[in-house]
Order: sequence, then structure tokens, then C-alpha cells
Amino acid sequence: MKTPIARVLNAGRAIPLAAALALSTMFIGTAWPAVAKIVKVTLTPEEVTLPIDNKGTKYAAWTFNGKIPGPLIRITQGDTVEFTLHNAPGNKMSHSIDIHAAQVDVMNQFAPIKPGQTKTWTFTPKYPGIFFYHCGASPMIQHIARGMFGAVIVDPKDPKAMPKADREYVIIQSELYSNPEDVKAMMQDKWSHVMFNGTVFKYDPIHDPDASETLVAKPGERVRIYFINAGPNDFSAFHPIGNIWDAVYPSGNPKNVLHGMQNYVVGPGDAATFDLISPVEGTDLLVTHSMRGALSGAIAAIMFSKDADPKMGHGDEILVR
Ligand SMILES: [Cu+2]
Repeated sequence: MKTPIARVLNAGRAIPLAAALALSTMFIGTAWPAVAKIVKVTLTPEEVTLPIDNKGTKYAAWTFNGKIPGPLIRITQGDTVEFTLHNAPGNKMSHSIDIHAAQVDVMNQFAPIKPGQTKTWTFTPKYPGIFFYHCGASPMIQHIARGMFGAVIVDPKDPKAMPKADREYVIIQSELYSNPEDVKAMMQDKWSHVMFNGTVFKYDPIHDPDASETLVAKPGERVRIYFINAGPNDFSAFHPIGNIWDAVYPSGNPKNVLHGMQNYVVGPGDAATFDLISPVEGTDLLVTHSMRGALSGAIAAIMFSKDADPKMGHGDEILVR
């Protein structure tokens, strides 16, 4: 079910430049596309226990803002992002941020901070697209594997740079290592499952009767999927079973476009935007065509129906919790 949990997805607040000093809370923004904005984004590393499958099996996760993935950050090309990392005082570990949409000094802005510390810096995204963010504290393989990652959508400054999407969804693939303390198993690539958006078979009631959620759209709609492969180790061969990608935009940049693709490989730490249109009612299954990954949890059903819930794939229902 779509729950109010989804309302916490949006971490940034977009405000006109003149009002920037007066306001600061949580939100996302694309309301004034013609005006450069200052967008305030705060991410808080939190070490919490979370369910990682539809049965509710608990996992000692490390997260941004208590969820896997962390909040969806959505900004517009040319905005200035005032970014704050606040390492919660109750945490045991140092954590950091690595935002792929930013061009910075890795030894400064991306350096780890201790529990209780806060760091603020700014960047202005130059390239539009879909970008990965993650914790880069050592050992990075463990901080990513335990759940410290999320998505940044940088909308193009020109709203006509891409065909208009009727619905949008974010999917982040990642590997699940059953023992979160076993860094050696992570280094040996010994994962037990591959997940979309932090849960095994999260959107797939066909392969897991306990799954309660699917993605939805109407036939003929342009469904835009912002896809990230968090890894930390394996490649994704992203394929829509029962359909063909109408367009694929590597890194989500409108200047990079491929048409009529059956599959497009997204490496660890990479991302792409995928447009899907179904001419018929029914179901497509979005998978990594690497079968061990798909059959261990990386399948998402998208149901095409004339009665599709109009709220899904819009607003807070882009990253479906
Ligand atoms: Cu971390």
C-alpha cells in the first residue's frame, strides 16, 4: 500500500534566491524552473534495524534518514544545493557522503565525519540526469552494502529536453549480504539476494506472495524509470520482460539517447533513465537479466491497466516505499 512513509522521500527544499536565507525545511522542488534556486538538503546517517524482505526479516542496516534507499533528492540543473550531512549522535560509526552529481574536492566535501558532527557545503549541478549518492566511509563496500545510498534526479534546465513522462519511478538495485558484519564475504561477492529499493521481491507478488506492492501505469503512457545500480559489486542487465525500452538515457542525460533497447547494462555506481511504453494492458517484469540476481529478488512487476491509480508515479509516489 502507498503509505505516508513516502512523504519523507523528498529531502530538499527549493526556494527562490531572495528567500533563501529566510527559510529552511524539508522539501523538493521544481516549482520555478526558470529561476535558479538554492535548495537545502540534509541527510542524516542512521544505524537502524530494518525489514529487508516482505516477511519482515530484520537487518542491521546503515542508512541515510532511516530508510533504504535514502531520501530522493530532486533538483534542477543550475540550482545551487546547500548540502548538510549530520551524523546522528547515537551512531557508532563515522559516515560520509559521495554525491555523483557534484564536482568537488573528494578529500574535503566527501571526507567522513564522526557521530554528532555536522558538515555543510554547496555545489551547483552542471549535468542533468540520474545520479547515485552513497556513503564513502571506510570500508566503503560495507557502508554501501548495509544500505547507505540513494538517488539524485537533476532535471534538465530545458523542460523540453526530453519527451514528457506520464509517470516516473525510481528503482535502485543493490546486493544483500546476509551478515552485515562480514566484510570478507562482501569482498568475495558472496551475496544472498539482489534487491530493488532495499527489499527482496519488493514489487513482485508473482514470485513472492507476501509482496503487497507493484508499480502501475496505463497502456500508452510514457513511464520513466530512473534506475541506479548501487552494487556494491555486480553489474545489472536491466530488461523489461514483455516489452522493449522505448529510450535509454545513460546517466539520464538527454544528450545520451538510445532507442528500442531490449537491455542496457548499468555498472555498479552507475545509473540510467529508461522510458517504457506498453501498447497493451497486462504486466511487464523489470529485472536484471543476470538470472541469479533476478531470481533471488531483483524483479519488479509493472501492471498496465486503464484503471491505474493516478497518484502512483507522481509526487511522493515516485520512490514507492
Ligand atoms: Cu557510512
